[in-house]
Amino acid sequence: MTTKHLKNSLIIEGKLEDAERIKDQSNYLRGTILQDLKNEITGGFSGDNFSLIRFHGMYQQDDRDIRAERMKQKLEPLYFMMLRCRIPGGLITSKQWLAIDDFATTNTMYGSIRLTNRQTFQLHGIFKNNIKITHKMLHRIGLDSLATANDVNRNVLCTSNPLESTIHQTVYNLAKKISDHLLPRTKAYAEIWLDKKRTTDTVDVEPILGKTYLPRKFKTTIVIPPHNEVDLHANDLNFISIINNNNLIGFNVLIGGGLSIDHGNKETYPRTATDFGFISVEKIIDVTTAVITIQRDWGNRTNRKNAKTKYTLERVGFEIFKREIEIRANIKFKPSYPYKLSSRGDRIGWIKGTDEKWHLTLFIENGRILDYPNKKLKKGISEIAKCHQGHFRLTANQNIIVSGVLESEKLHIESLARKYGLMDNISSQRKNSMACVAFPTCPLAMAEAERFLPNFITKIEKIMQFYGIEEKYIILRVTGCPNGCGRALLAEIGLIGKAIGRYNLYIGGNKIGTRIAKIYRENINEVDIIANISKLIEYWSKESLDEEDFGDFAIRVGIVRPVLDPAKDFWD
Ligand code: SRM
Ligand code: SF4
Repeated sequence: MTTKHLKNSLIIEGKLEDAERIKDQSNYLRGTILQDLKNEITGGFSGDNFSLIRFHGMYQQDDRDIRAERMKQKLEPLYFMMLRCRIPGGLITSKQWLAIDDFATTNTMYGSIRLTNRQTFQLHGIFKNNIKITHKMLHRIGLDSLATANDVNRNVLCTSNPLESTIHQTVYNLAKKISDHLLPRTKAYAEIWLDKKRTTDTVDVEPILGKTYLPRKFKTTIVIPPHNEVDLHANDLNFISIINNNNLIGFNVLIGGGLSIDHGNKETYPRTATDFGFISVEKIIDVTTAVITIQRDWGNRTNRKNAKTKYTLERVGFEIFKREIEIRANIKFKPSYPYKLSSRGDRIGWIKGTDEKWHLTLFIENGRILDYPNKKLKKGISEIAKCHQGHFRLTANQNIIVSGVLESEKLHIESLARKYGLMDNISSQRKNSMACVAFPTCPLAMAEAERFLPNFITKIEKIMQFYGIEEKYIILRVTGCPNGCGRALLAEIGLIGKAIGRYNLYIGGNKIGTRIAKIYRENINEVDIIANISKLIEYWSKESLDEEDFGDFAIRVGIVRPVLDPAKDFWD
């Protein structure tokens, strides 16, 4: 049962976005992808298929570094696909890793494996004639890329916490269960990419997502406090594990986080997720279904810029949203349990879990796994995978954990990691910095991010050293456009791309990722950014209270005002 009397006023009337027509007419995500695949005249997909392939986990891209040159030569842009795999909780076996590693080397233009900040990886540069073999390779090793993009529930995140092994296993199983539960049921993926025959019995129904799927992307996490490396406040639906006497007793449910904005468009804003209350463990699927179907039914399908859960929640209000979850899930929220978040970074290096096994977190700058001339990172990880019996865990900080290492294997794995430059000395500042992909593959990039960050951090490291605080760090993030993939609005210092070489500078987020940063300087170049940050670091180094983090300091001394209610005060 739903709140029928309210329902009509909760649905936004008006002209639907074209994306809604595309989904509606797609025959459950099939479109004419199969026919398009055979069209050798173009390296890309045409019409609706350009958008539909995203539901299958692929984005059409081209290399922006060579776009102008190809145009000059009157050539079509060099189209290829970026494929994003689905790996709930980031858990992947050595065997799977080796297959992906080999495939990236032999069948992609860039040869890299790019770890993303949602615990999975992307392969960039897959040409049209290699798409099918990519999906078949994934299928062979028990993976797929279904529903890693577009208007569906994305890769489900879960704290990579090998320390609390038993709790982690339970939580991971739930993350996997949510992921499976929310997957599209259409057989389109299997028919198009895996050559599964459509029979007369094939009936497509989408009991949860519906024929036109969700109004916009939807993101889910399960968090084990005190770690918040999944950055829960960037997500639509979050379950905070409440642990009592080493038992998982249930979850606090937090809804409506999200970071994307449009430069200057005050109708858009970032938002931290709101606490709705506590539920027991066995209600997690019912609550998930309730929240996602509310968003399916009430989300704005007339304006994609206003379509995410954060806007639905702001529009209908907390009480109505909460009552509807209670009705649909047949639950009553209990008051939330107290919990504490204390960190967002990964613990780089070795750590022993409660199961007596060892876990080695390797820092991968920007998540880009490639063989560089001076560091053969890709080779190093594949050599580890060849002898490692346990799993790998991909983290939401774009790093990788060699997980479940026996005492007897430890020395050998460490020697491989050292040999291939995977355990070099890295400053705390570098470990706690992140960038999105941006150029050359992201079509939406306004400024560099991944290629900008490494040298930029070197400059910040020098400033920290100059003021004698090199052992400290600031959560620093760069994102190439206001879509916010690099989660810069949850950083203590965040840069958001405005144009080539120019960024807006945001400051004032906190270490644990519960406060949105505020604009400090607009549209400045790297020289001005460094000058501004240098002054702020000097101020912080001289005037901060004991152990006071940079973001908290910036708020306390009034460098920026805190963002308390982003819907109202983010743009003030
Ligand atoms: Fe993102 C679109 C990369 C995490 C908000 N994102 C894109 C695309 C696919 C560009 C496009 O639409 O054509 C980028 C591909 C670049 C490339 O060449 O690889 C892209 N996003 C990424 C990744 C790889 C960044 C990274 O360096 O790790 C992350 C992949 C995650 C994954 O595995 O699923 C990634 N994107 C995020 C996050 C952070 C998060 O989820 O924790 C956000 C902000 C949180 C949020 O959703 O509010 C994010 N990406 C967006 C948006 C804005 C969505 C919105 O609400 O308006 C777009 C644009 C869109 O969807 O229209 C976008
Ligand atoms: Fe591309 Fe913008 Fe996302 Fe960076 S933030 S990956 S530039 S869409």
